[in-house]
Amino acid sequence: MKVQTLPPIDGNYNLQDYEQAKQNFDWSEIEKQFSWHETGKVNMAYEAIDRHAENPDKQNQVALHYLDGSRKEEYTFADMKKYTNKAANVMKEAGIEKGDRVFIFMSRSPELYFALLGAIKVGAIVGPLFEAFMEGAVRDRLEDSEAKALVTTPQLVERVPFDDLPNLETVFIHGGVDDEKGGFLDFDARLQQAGSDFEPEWVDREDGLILHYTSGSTGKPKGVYHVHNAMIQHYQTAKWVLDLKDGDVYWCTADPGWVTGTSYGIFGPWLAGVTNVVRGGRFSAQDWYDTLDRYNVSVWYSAPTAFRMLMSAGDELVKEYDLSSLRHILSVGEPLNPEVVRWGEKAFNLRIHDTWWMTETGAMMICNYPAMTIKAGSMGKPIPGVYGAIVDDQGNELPPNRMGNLAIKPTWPAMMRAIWNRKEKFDSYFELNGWYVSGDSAYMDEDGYFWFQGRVDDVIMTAGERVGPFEVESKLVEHPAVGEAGVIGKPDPVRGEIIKAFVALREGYEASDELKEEIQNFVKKELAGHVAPKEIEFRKSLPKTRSGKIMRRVLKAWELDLPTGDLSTMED
Ligand code: 6R9
Repeated sequence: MKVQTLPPIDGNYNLQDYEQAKQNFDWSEIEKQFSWHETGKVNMAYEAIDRHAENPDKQNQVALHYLDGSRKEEYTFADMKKYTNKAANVMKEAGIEKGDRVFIFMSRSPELYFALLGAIKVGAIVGPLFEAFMEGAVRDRLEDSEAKALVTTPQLVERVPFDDLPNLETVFIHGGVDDEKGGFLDFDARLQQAGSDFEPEWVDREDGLILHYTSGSTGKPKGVYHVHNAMIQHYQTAKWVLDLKDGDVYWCTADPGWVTGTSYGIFGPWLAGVTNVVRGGRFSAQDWYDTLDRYNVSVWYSAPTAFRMLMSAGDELVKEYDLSSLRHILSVGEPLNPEVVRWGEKAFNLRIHDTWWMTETGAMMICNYPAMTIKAGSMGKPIPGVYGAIVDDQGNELPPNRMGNLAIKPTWPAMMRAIWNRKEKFDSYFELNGWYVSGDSAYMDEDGYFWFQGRVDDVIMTAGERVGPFEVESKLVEHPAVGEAGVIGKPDPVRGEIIKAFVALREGYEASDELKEEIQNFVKKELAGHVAPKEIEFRKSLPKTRSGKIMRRVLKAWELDLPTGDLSTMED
C-alpha cells in the first residue's frame, strides 16, 4: 500500500502572527498533508515512527534517549521501527486484533513504548495505567473496558484481580516469567524471537487509538476514548506550541498514565520527528537538571508542581548545570503561578509558557505560543481552529472580565469521541446549548487572554463574592515560607463560606501562630482583605494527583469529615 506521509518539519511554524493564522485557519487544509487524504487509511504508529525510519535523513537519528538508574539506552527511529514491529508481531501471534483493548501497566521503560506503539500497529486500543495503581484501580479500568490483554511486570501483576476479569485472556510479562502458562506470556523472550517486519493495520481515522481513564469528583473513573484522527492536532500543536524543529531534543516529564505523557510524551514529538527523552524514577531536582544538561534538551514540557519543587530546591543548584541548550519551556496540568514564571525567568532566562487542555480535549486548546507576549498567570489564547468562550450557566457567552464556565465550541480533531460505555456521561458535557463545558471556571480579558480561576466546584462564595482559589494560592506561594498551598471554601453560617488554606512550608521554616498571622497579613496586604484565608492549617504535604493537581476536593472532604471519593490517582 502506498502511504503518503506528513511533510517534514522545516522549522518555520512559529506562530508569529496569531490573529492572521486564526482568520485563515481551516483544519481541512491541515488534513491534506496526511496520508489518509489519499488513501482514507492511517495508523498513528506508522506516522510517528515508520515514516521517519523510512527516511534516509532521519532513520539513524536518536528517537528515544532512555535513562533510569543504571539503565541508559538509546534507540534510533530505525530501531524503534524494528522493536515496535516486533511487539506488534508478538501481539498478533497472541491473537490481539483490531479494536481489542490492550492495557499497559508498568513503569517507564523502552519496552513500555514498544508495547504501546506495537499494540497500535495491530490496530488495538491502548490503555496506559500509572504503575502506582493498586488492585481496585486496576480492576475498575480493566473491567469497564473489557480489556483482552495486559502488558505488565512480575511485581505489578500481583495487583491484577484476575478472578474479576473474565475478558482478560493474555498477560504479557516484561521482566521474566518462569514458565509460560494460562495466558501468561514472556514478553521479552517473545520480543527477541519475533520478526522485525510488520505491515501496520491500516485503520480509519475514526478508529480507536487510546483510552485514558480519568477520575471525576464522584463515581468511578471514566474511560475517555480517542481515535487516530487526533494526530492532526498533536502534529499541529507540536509545531505551533511546542515549537519543535528538526534537531530538537525534547523532554516531556509526564508519565504515559496521564494524557500528557501520551499526547505529548509519544505522539506529538514523534509525529514531529524529534529526539525524545524519557527519564524514569521519582522526582529529584538534581536528576532533573542533570537530564536537561546531559541530553542538551532544547524543549521541555513539565508541570507547575515540578517547577515549584525545583523552585523550593533553591537558586544555587540550578547554577551547577549547563542548561544553555534550553530554548523553550512549557507547563500544563494546573495553573502556573506568576511567581513560578518569574522564578523561571531568573533560573533559565526563559519564560515558562502555559498550556491548557484536558484528557477529554485530547490535545492543547488554550496556549501561549513562543512568539506571544505572556501575561504571567494567564493560560494564553485558543489555538487557531479552536473557539473558546466563557459562558454562563445557561450557555450564553459572557463579555470580557466576567467569571464563568470555560467552554469550547465543538468540534476539533483531537476531541474525545466517547466516554467508554457511558453515553449519558458523554452527552452531559454538551448540555449548555451544545458547548463543550470543561468544568473549569475562568474569565477572558479584553485582549482575549484566558485566566483560570478553579474547577467550577472549587469556586468559593464568601460574603457574596466569588473567589477563585487559584488566585489566593498563587499569592500564598509568593510568601517566602510557603512551598505549596491549597485553598477551599469552608461552610460558615454568616458568610456562606470562609476561605481556608492548607499550606506546606518550604525547607527551613517552622509552623507557628506568628507565621500564620504573617501569611494572612501578607495576602491581605497584597491581594484584598476578603480573600485572605481566615484559617490556615500547616501540613507536611498536600494531597495531589500523579499529574500534580492539588486535590481540593480531598482537602474539603478532610475538613468536613466526608468520604474522599475515588483516590486512585492520588500520589502516595
Ligand atoms: C492535560 C491535563 C484537566 C484539568 C483542567 C484544569 C486543569 C490543565 C491547566 C489547568 C490551569 C492550566 N488544567 N491545564 N488549569 N491552567 N494550564 O491536565 O488533563 O488531567 O484531564 O486535567 O486540569 O482544571 O480541567 P487532565
